[in-house]
Amino acid sequence: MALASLLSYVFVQTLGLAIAFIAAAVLLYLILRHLHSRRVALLLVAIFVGISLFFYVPNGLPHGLSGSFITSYGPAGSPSLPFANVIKFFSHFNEFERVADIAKNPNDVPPPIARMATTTDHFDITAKEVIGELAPGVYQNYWTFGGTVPGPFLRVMQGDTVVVTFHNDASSLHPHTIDFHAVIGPGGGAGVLLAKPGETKTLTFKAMHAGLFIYHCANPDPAVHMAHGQYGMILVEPPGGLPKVDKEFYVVQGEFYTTGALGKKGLQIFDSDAFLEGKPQYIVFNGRTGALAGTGTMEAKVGQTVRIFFGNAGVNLISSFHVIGEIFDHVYDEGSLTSPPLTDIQTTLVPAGGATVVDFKLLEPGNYILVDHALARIDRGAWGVLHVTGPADPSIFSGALQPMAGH
Ligand SMILES: [Cu+2]
Repeated sequence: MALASLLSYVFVQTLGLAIAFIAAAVLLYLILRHLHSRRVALLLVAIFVGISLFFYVPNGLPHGLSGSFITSYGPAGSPSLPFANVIKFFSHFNEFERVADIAKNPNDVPPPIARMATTTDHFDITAKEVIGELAPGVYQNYWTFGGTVPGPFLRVMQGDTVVVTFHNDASSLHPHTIDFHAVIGPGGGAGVLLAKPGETKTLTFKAMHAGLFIYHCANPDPAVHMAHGQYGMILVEPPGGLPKVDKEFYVVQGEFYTTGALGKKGLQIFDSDAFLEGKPQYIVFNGRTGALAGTGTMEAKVGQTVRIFFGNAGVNLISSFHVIGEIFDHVYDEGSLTSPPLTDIQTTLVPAGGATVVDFKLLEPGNYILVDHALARIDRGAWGVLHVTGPADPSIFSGALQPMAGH
């Protein structure tokens, strides 16, 4: 992550070009002044400026820069980042940790709970603002729990007492906190855990309901913090747990709002206009494009049963979760583990701030693609691949597989 490539978008694309453009105008004036009267020179410079702005503004200036002047009506004021924090961000630019891979490994799921008696679970979570790669060459200032998106998968049993020690790293520019959807109490704990940079806070709660729950930052504008990657999930297992499966995966969908168009390289600026309109540039599984695409990331074998803990952090869109070439044997609709699961489901709706649990037995080898079946979103990054190896069964599926072709 070279400094020059990180800053290319912000400075070259916006401020750098603006400065070069003003310098060119001044230089042009000085040259023209030798050849013409002051009036004619100024007129020619004005024409140059007009033509240049006509081409530069639509192509060069991030439209979201206007977001600094947005009026809005949320309890926390404007979704724009305070200008002082933008200045602080660049003055502390080198102190932010560069994360080589922001994506949470989808295999990073704690084992099922074997006990039947309740206990006290302790979790340490640190909020950290880092710089990571959202797409190849596209960098994002992520606000995280523990340096990955999503944050850690927490697993407890219904009736357990949960003690969360929450630390906001001293390098943070913003206060952070956690609202656990598994908590009953004001703010889901957000008012208790609210920590300024460098502070540590503790919340104790009892996991009253079984289910799969989202947790997310909630201060001062929850949605802005979530649109920077600050979310994760907590599974509250009913006593006795879930039916046994061979593999469990952890996947969370999230949106990123950048002023640069899709694929524009360099460090991106948060686009509060697009955020309010609900038009993300990137829609991804586990924090970045391609996070679940690599060989070895999601692997399983024919004959195994897999379970996916799937959450939708939003902040604006509803997800239509589907696995291409599979049918979910069971869907624990809306993450409810105490209702009987739905059976034989193709696509399941996951609301913003909601979750689902699906499982299916693998019958055929091949690549199975996880998508949000609002399928244009795969072009924004919302897909992953489950690689399945093992013997084929021609009685279930046969025919010659061809490589994917373009248009
Ligand atoms: Cu936060």
